[in-house]
Parts: sequence; C-alpha cells; structure tokens
Amino acid sequence: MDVLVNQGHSVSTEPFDDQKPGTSGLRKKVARFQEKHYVENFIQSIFDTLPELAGGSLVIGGDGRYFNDQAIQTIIQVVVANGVEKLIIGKDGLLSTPAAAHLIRHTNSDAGIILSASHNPGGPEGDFGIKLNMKNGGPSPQSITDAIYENTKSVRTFKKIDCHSVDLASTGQTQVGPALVEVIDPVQDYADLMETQFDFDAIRQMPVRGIRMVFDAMSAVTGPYACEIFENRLGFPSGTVINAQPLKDFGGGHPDPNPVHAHELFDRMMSEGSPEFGAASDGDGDRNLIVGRSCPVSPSDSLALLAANAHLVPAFSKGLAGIARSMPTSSAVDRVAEKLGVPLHVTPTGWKFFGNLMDAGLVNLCGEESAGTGGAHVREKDGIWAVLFWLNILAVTSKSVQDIMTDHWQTFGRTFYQRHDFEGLDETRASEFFSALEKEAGNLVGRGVDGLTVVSTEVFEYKDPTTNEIANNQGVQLFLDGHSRLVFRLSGTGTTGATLRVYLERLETRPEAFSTDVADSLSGLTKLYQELLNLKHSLGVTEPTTVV
Ligand code: VG1
Ligand code: CO
Repeated sequence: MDVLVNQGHSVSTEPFDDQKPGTSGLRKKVARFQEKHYVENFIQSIFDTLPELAGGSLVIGGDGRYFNDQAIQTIIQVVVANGVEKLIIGKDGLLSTPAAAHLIRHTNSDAGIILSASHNPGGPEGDFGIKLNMKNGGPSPQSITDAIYENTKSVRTFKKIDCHSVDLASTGQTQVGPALVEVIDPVQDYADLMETQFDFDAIRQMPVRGIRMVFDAMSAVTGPYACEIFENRLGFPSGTVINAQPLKDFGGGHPDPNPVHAHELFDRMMSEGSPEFGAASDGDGDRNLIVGRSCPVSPSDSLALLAANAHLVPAFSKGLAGIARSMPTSSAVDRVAEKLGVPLHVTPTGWKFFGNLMDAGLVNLCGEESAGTGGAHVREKDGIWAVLFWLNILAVTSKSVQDIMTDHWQTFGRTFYQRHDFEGLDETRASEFFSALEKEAGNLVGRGVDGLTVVSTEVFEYKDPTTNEIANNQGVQLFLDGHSRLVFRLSGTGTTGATLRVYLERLETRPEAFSTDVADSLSGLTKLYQELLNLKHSLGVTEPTTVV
C-alpha cells in the first residue's frame, strides 16, 4: 500500500539558534523538539550538509522514549522528500544504538538516524535527541556535526512529502511515494552478529553449572535484545533480565547504568545470595555496567581487564590491533597496552573520535570511563557486546568477577577511580570559570596538599592521526606525583544548566591496599581539587551532586 498523499514540496521555516550537536548528537528537552519545524530543520540541515544521501538508503530507529514515534513519522516525510530511496526502520521504531550501527553496515546503507538522548531521562518533561551515524556505522565526526550546525543557522526551507503515518507495528514493506520503507525485527541481525563475536557454547555452560546472572535493562531499549540473547539463546532462565519492557519514560528513572541509577541491580548484587554476575545498559543500549557479587567494576577497570583477556574471545582471534581510550578514562588500560606491546591512543570524550582510528585499522578496542566499551564490529560503543565479552571470559576461565579483578590488580596494580559531577550549574558562570581554569591551570604547578603535588598541567588537544584535524580545549589535566591525576571538563550532553565533571585517579601498587574503600583511597585528591578550585567561591557549590 502506498501511503503517499502529496509529492515533495518546500516549506518555509526560520532557523533555531540552538541546534549544535554536543558530545553525542543534538540533545534537548522534549518540549523543544516538539516546537514547530524543530525536527524538520535539523533533518534538512543534515541533507544540506550531505546532499549525497539523496538516492541512498537510511536506517532509522530509536530507544523508544517519549516522542520517538512522532519524530520518526516526521523524519520519514523529510528524508523521502530529500530523495532517500530506501528506509530501514526497527519495528515499533526501536533500535538500540549498536544495533542501528550494525544494520547500517550489514545492509550497506549510507547513514543512520538514531533517536535517543541515551542515559538522560525521558517522558514529556524529559529529554530527546537525534544522532547521525555514518556509513561505517559510527557517529558522524566533528567536521560533519560542525557543518550541520552551520546549516541549521541559515536553513530557510525544508522539503517534505505529505503522507499518512507509516505502520511501524508490524514488519514488512511499504511504498511511500518513490521510497521503499522496510520495517524489520530490531533484534535478529544484532543477536546473530553477537554469536559471531563470542563463544556462545562456552557461555551456555554457565547456567548449566548453576551460575546466575541478572541483567537490568532499566526499562530501556536493551530489554528485547537481552531477553533474546541471554535467555533464549544462552539459556539463562526467564527473569534473568529485569526491567525488560522498554517504557517511554523508562519507568520515571534515569536509564544510566551507574551505581546511583542502577541501584536495584546494585542492591541485589551486594546482598547475600546474590547472582554471580550482574550487568546493566543505558537508554539506547550503548553503555554497560559490570558488577560481580559484592564487587562493582569501574568502567575504566573493565576496559583494562577486557584488553588483558581479549585473546580469550573469538572477536579478537586476530589479536588487538590497538586500543583507544578517552582522555578522562583511567590509565589502567595503558599499563595493559604497554605489557602487551599494543599501541594506545588517547582521544577526546565521545565515541565519534574512535571511528577514524577503527576505519584505519589502528585500533579495535575502545572505551570510556562513562561505561562505554566497543570494538570495530559496529564502530559504536555496545552495552550487550561488553557484557558478552565478560561472560565469555568468565566462562572460559571459570573465575568469579572478584577473583579475576584481584588477579588483574596483582599484575597491573589497582587504579582507584571516581567521577564527581557538579550538575545544574549556571551556564555563563560555569563557562567563565572553565575558561579561567584553562588559562590559569599552569599556575597550579607546585601546589598541593597532604604530600600530593601538581607536577604538570595540560589543556588536552587532540590531533586525529588519520585526518590531522585538531580538536582543542578538550579538558584540563593536572598530573600529580605518584601516578595520580585530576581531570576537569564540562559535559556536552546535558539539557539543563551546565555540568562540571571532575575525574580522579590514583594508582595503587601495594596489594594490601587493593581492598581500600574507593572514596577513602581518593580522599587526598578530593581535598586537593576542592582547595585548588575553590568551587564555593567560583560556582557557589561545595559537594558534587553525583559521584560514580
Ligand atoms: C557523556 C560521557 C561520554 C559519552 C557521552 C555519550 O558525555 O562523558 O563519555 O561518550 O556522554 O554517551 P559528556 O559530554 O556529558 O561528558 V551516551 O551513552 O549518551 O551516547
Ligand atoms: Co547511550
């Protein structure tokens, strides 16, 4: 059935001044996205930037949050009018970010539009977002997002067709004027890909041996993927996946897999008789949290551990080409790379900086302290992939999470790590504060408390080795004596006020100190940044709003 009512026509519009993509796409309050032409302007600006998408094929899907359905119907109208000939859309408009990335590659599509504000809350009062991914599956690089932003400032018309709503509730094909819309099962292809990456036979022995796991889908997009993979294909019993039904408002929570927001999982894993393995993902399925029985694993440690054990999984049967981490991610993985003799790259925050390195074959394992881990299989961070990576290692070593982490620390030392977020700051005040910090960081050399002294400082600048493009002002680093570091940056994903992130890390090499409480281990660094920054004076705050 053809749902077309009218061929494409041009509609006049006025530009919006706030359509600058941040760390991961354009992210705003739902109410902003609901304003007349807000979605249309942004999508048209994508086509004004990349006219070659006309005649091509696009993948579309989102994390199912409030406004997902309406946004997709609007996007269909604009992209078809702009000449896209084939649209591949997840059933019910659902696609996790890594599944969308895989579909782009698997179907040889030209790009993908992913609707998500990731770990930000959803619902009418919550957040919404649009991300553009490229032909390689990964996020559009900075040069493209910058060009799209330039176009949003001057867009005066957009193209659209008029059509009835396309039925996304069942799989199948629909003709929308000149374009073919194919609604597909969002899970199947992705689950098949996972079977090629890991030893499913070995993992299937875990439930047989009585090992239990719990996976918290946080009422977000990974529920259907997790049920298919962990319960149906790997044989973990029904009920292993909790909060499995994707909800438009994620049940009122933040779908952010950290100890604060995934407390249901945490409480379970810290209690007596807990399952042996726990994990969670975020709104759009690209993050992962790993927690053993009474043993949370910091994302930076997880990256290091996966790197050290990559040789155990089929995905890395050809070895590690190289590893990349974002700058604030701890240096735990650096020590693994050094021991393995594998090149290490340090990039700015955000997955878009990893894509070129993977395309060039320079790296095939990447990670961020914010619970993002991924390989070259999709060019995105991938929550379920990381969980399977862990399961595969546990299955073939028959070790517990606690034992495997302890063994790792014995070899490499333990890097204690925390992030302190100061949220809801006044934007002007925060950006003035940060500019001053960038200018004056050098003056902090020699300052210190309790034997911790600032040895050197750096405003992080990154030169992409494949394009020579420079990304500057990517955060301030203070290096301290004794393998400790403080990093400061402003978040690029929030929608209310500004967020200052402070990252703390300290290397501990004395085995008897490995079991120290993380906050205690970092108390000296905490005291140091509070003294150096004098946040009460500069930003009117003293304590972080979130510590993870
Ligand atoms: C945060 C994280 C960053 C991550 C980004 C997108 O960005 O720090 O590591 O890549 O979110 O993740 P920022 O600018 O707020 O610090 V997701 O799961 O939202 O796609
Ligand atoms: Co995410």
